[in-house]
Amino acid sequence: MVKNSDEKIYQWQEGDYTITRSHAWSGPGCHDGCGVLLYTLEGKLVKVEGDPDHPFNQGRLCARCLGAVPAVVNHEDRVRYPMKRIGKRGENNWERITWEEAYDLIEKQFTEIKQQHGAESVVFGYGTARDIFPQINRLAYSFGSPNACTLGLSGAACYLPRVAAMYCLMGGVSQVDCAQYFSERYRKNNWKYPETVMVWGNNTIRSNADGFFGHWIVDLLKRGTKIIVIDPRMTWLASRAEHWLQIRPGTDAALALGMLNVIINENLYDHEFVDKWTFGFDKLKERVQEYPVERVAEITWVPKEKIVAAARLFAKSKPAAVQWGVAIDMTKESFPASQAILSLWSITGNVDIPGGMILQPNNPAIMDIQGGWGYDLLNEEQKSKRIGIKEYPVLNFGFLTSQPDLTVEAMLTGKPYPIKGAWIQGNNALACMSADPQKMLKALKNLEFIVVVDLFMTPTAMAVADVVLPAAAYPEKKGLRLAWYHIGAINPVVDAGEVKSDMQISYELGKRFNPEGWPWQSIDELWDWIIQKGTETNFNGLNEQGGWVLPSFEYQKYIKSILRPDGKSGFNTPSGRIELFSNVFEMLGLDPLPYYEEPTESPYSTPDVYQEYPFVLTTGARSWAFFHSETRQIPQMRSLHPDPNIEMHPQAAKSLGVQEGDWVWIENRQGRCRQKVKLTLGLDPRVVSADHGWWYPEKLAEEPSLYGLWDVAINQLVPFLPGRSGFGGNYKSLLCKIYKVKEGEM
Ligand SMILES: Nc1nc2c(c(=O)[nH]1)N[C@H]1C(S)=C(S)[C@@H](COP(=O)(O)OP(=O)(O)OC[C@H]3O[C@@H](n4cnc5c(=O)[nH]c(N)nc54)[C@H](O)[C@@H]3O)O[C@H]1N2
Ligand SMILES: Nc1nc2c(c(=O)[nH]1)N[C@H]1C(S)=C(S)[C@@H](COP(=O)(O)OP(=O)(O)OC[C@H]3O[C@@H](n4cnc5c(=O)[nH]c(N)nc54)[C@H](O)[C@@H]3O)O[C@H]1N2
Ligand SMILES: [Mo]
Repeated sequence: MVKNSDEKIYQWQEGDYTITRSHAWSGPGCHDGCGVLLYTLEGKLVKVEGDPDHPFNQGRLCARCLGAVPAVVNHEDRVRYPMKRIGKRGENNWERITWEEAYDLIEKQFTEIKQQHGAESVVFGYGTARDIFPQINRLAYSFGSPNACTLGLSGAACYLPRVAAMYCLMGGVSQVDCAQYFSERYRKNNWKYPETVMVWGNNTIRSNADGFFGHWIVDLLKRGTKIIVIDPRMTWLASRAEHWLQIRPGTDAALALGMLNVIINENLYDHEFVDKWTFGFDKLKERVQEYPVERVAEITWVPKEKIVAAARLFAKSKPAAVQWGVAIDMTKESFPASQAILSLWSITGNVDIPGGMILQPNNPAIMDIQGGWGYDLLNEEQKSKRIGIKEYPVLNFGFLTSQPDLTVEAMLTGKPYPIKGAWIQGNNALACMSADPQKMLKALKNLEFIVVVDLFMTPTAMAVADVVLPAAAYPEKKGLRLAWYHIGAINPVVDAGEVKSDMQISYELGKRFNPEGWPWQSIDELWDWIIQKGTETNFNGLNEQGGWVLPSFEYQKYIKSILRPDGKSGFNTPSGRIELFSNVFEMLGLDPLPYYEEPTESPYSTPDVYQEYPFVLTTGARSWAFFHSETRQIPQMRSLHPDPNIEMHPQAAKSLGVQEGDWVWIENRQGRCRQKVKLTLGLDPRVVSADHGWWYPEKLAEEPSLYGLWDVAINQLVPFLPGRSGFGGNYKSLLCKIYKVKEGEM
């Protein structure tokens, strides 16, 4: 078939190329699932292009999808078949086995652990959102273990804190309205562009995080939206902002409370919305009096006038919205920071209106297949064993994760019960996700049996795997992109050989653990079942319609009585309103109102430490070239970013006697690593920003090298130390000292 314009087909011929529509939802890693056209020639993937007809990305793609995907699919270092470790862990000796042998071995080992210690003694660890973590949850629950989490991610400090806060305070997840629910996008006639968007701790155009396509912000800018950027680093968006608030890392809660102070005391809030739809405004008003702008300016290092100007601009714009990122989650008391920021968009009445913060619709195809999928397969006794729910009951809101810090602690101490096995899928804990990776390595080495599922060998797989299973990249598998705003088909276009999709692996192994937990006769039936939960069609039907469907969407759902299970109007919270004062937090023994606490280590909380470690350190700002620890082995990507960089102001470099390109040690009381100096005028001279996720696939694999990991792994400086709620890590608010690497040390 040859494609004519606007024809709804999913595969056609262009000269010698076969072109297939699909969705790019990992691997390699991604948060978005953009519409793509896959070009194949004689069965080989040669090119990926953005699908211009897809409403989500409208033809646009990031450098990684364009540059790295064919290279990943065809890479000679891919793990292509199941492998069993022979010899000791970390020695790099492997034997090829069949899938049947691998499943037999895994079933036997995990079942033995279950019989001796209980199913909870096997932990199921996943990496960041890809199309895989819900099926890992289901795999865990069908085995009988309640312990599934982002393995090693201290304080579950990615998205989950924000999601849990949104669930507790407003009963659902909210996002800037960029017309993403409409096939005609910005042409939709009741859509409005937001007058102002606050881009808060989020570098959207590099990260495209949490299902939000970063260039939507650029689309808005072109239509007249003003932006306020809150970021310690000058980003592309910051350079185009009405106000750039160059915040001291880790002080976001204080800034939000200061803005609330201005908006409330200057009477700039939406009285009607506050009276009708929020709960606890007077108490919030009282609390924000503790945060006068002068005090907040001292805390955040943002000049008072800028805070006031930004607060006024935001409050006087209607509609207005907030696009926030992982920086909010990555300081210890991140949870109250989320609460304070949520209060900003709530008291200004920007809730579920065109151009404001829209609430996701309740589409069961998406709502049911999320973190926690299959939780009801667990009996009450097993549910009660989830690590961390007694200490941190707020973990029952949002994703049903076990608490990662306590999960690692259990591996080390055997408390509350011993952990003996781990399933690690799409997670490179030692090189990327985990705080204190040396501690993590010790914890993992305590376990009897570990399976790693990945596309490549990684430091994690090398150090601890007993079995490695090969995962498919998206052009190699059938799958689904499940997003709030589209359900799309992932179509295989090349011969996958022995690699399998993550869903297929979970399905096949899950059936062995518990056939009732996986009642579908085939994986195709399972995909159809998921699609049919939320649409009128099935997988083939999706492709016949061009590859995707958009769910229906309505504004102001809280007025239309569709958010609450009892059918009343309002929000799905105890009071039926957005809770500025949280009944849920109060019930759980947390402060019901937002507050600010200094980072664990900072110039003000630990002045003595600051004397010796005189830089504020943030880490992990996203790169154009890499998704976390991935694609270091892809030359196209590596040429964009050849080595780990620590960014600093020239004044800082001068004080240290170092220059652009010098290797320096970055050190705190916990550990050190080395990175290369990169100068920028876009940082405060007191703040530095270091890369995360580094390892060298080209270096020696065996321990202790682990691909040169310990030289460059910044997380050796990051502690396991969550906030009071169990949410919030320290990845972006640390102290460090920096000194030049001596000759001979390299
Ligand atoms: N210092 C510091 N550390 C951080 C951060 C930071 O900002 N600073 N950010 C943190 C955050 S927010 C996160 S979410 C974590 C992410 O941490 P991880 O999720 O561990 O990071 P990745 O390197 O993306 O992915 C892990 C592995 O998944 C494999 N993979 C990719 N696609 C697939 C697939 O489809 N199936 C399977 N089975 N495997 C796949 C990759 O090859 C890779 O080895 O890192 C955290 N680490
Ligand atoms: N290319 C690429 N895309 C990715 C990823 C990737 O590794 N590479 N990772 C994915 C994942 S798992 C995630 S969670 C998202 C994260 O995506 P983002 O939320 O965009 O995360 P970052 O780039 O880590 O941080 C965003 C901005 O916060 C700033 N920042 C640092 N510390 C602070 C602070 O204390 N306060 C404030 N206000 N700002 C601060 C940084 O300078 C940076 O510009 O990206 C996803 N997309
Ligand atoms: Mo993340």
